[in-house]
Amino acid sequence: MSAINSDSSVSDLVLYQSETCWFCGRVRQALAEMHVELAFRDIDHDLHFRQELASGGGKTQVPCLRIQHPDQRVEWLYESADIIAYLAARFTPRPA
Ligand SMILES: N[C@@H](CCC(=O)N[C@@H](CS)C(=O)NCC(=O)O)C(=O)O
Repeated sequence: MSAINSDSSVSDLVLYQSETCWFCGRVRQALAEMHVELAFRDIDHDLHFRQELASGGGKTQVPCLRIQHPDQRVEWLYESADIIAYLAARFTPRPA
C-alpha cells in the first residue's frame, strides 16, 4: 500500500471532539485506520475550545471538523459520517 497520509497540509484540519463521545470515537478510529494525524480539541476539557466551536460552527455538537480552505474560508463540518466520508475521500489511496 502506498503512503496514505502524504498530504502535508493536514495542519488545515482540526477535530473538535470529546473523549467520552461515541461518535467522536468513530472518527478517531477512522483517522487511525487512515494513519492521519491532526489536532484534537477536547471541548470537555477546555471551555475555550467549546466556545470556539459554538461561535465558529454555530453549535457545540461534536465531532466537528474545522477545515481551513486554501482561500482562507473556514468550514465547520459536523456529523461523524460526513467527516469520515470527507477524510476517506481525501486520504484513502485511489487505485493507480
Ligand atoms: N449525528 C451526530 C451525533 C453527534 C452527537 O450526538 N454528539 C453528542 C455527543 S456524543 C453531542 O455533541 N451532544 C451535545 C450537543 O449536540 O450540543 C454524529 O454522527 O456526529
